[in-house]
Amino acid sequence: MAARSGQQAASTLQQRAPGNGRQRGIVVQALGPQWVVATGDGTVRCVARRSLRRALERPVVGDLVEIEPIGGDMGCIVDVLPRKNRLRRADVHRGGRREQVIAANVDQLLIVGSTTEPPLNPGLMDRYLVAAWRDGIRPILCVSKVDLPMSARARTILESFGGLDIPIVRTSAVTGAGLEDLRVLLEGMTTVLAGLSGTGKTTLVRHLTGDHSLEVGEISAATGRGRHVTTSARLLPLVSSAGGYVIDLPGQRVFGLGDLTEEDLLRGFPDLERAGECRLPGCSHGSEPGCALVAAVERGLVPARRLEAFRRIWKNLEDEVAPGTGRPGR
Ligand SMILES: Nc1nc2c(ncn2[C@@H]2O[C@H](COP(=O)(O)OP(=O)(O)O)[C@@H](O)[C@H]2O)c(=O)[nH]1
Ligand SMILES: [Mg+2]
Ligand SMILES: [Zn+2]
Repeated sequence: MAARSGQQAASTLQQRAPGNGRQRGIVVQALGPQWVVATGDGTVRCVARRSLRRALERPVVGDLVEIEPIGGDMGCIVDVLPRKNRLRRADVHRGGRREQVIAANVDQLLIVGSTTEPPLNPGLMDRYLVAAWRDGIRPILCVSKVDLPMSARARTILESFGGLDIPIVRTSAVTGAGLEDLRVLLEGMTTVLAGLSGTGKTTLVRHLTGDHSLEVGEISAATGRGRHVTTSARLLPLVSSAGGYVIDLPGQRVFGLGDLTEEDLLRGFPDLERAGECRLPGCSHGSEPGCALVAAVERGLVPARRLEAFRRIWKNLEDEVAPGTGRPGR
């Protein structure tokens, strides 16, 4: 599989010969201190030049890089080409905030939530939407495991995303439903799959890439949760004449957004953003008079869950930015 992914990945690179023994490639896997880079000749395991090891500059999957051979079949990443965009997360870590780039040069974020096993986590989906729009990535919702019965709760949650003007695709790896629709949405694009462990992301990736060496997890009967089987992000070529890639991520229970302005956050809630201006500056969208967001909910234009989610994320950002001390400098 490594060689195939290498050839296909490299065939879409503009093969400029950088000279001086350098080769251009795409990062297909990040393994902590090492990276797997696909070039025209296959895949090379690489280390990175010291200047490329800082948190936000470290190579990530999807990065176009230049590598130099360092012997023993190993390479060294000596340059990361300018990124078109990147998907970021920021999580509280030992009392501080750690910002991480997850993937680079991403067109789409496929937000996967299963009908059941594990149950839908709408809060996580809201956050992925915010991150996608913030980072210039087109979000798509994927409701997976539609062969399983859907609870009334799940149905209501899914309806709450109805006013967003984004594609929503319903898939089952068991019956094959929706897989062709999904393939069409992903063709020619680089798409990151995100969602809880166990929602069926790797199973979808296996269908889309034909790569059956990828490990799929069992759902724990005791907890109803998925196991974390996918341990590092992987970039794989789609089986498609139009090309394109998917990036399979390890499952995530939390997804920190870091420091956002209220405008940034509202962009992740276009249904609320459309509601217009509140009467009072600094409106907390609670009980103030003339709140446009509350009015939109009262008129049935926006589901109440979305406003609650917006308020909850805004409140939690305080803790993410500076745990326990409130939000500084705003
Ligand atoms: N019923 C059903 N089970 C699925 C479907 N897709 C995946 N699964 C199962 O869900 C479990 C987790 O799948 P996996 O792809 O590893 O999820 P990931 O953690 O999101 O990568 C496995 O037992 C899969 O066989 C589906 O469409 N329907
Ligand atoms: Mg997986
Ligand atoms: Zn308001």
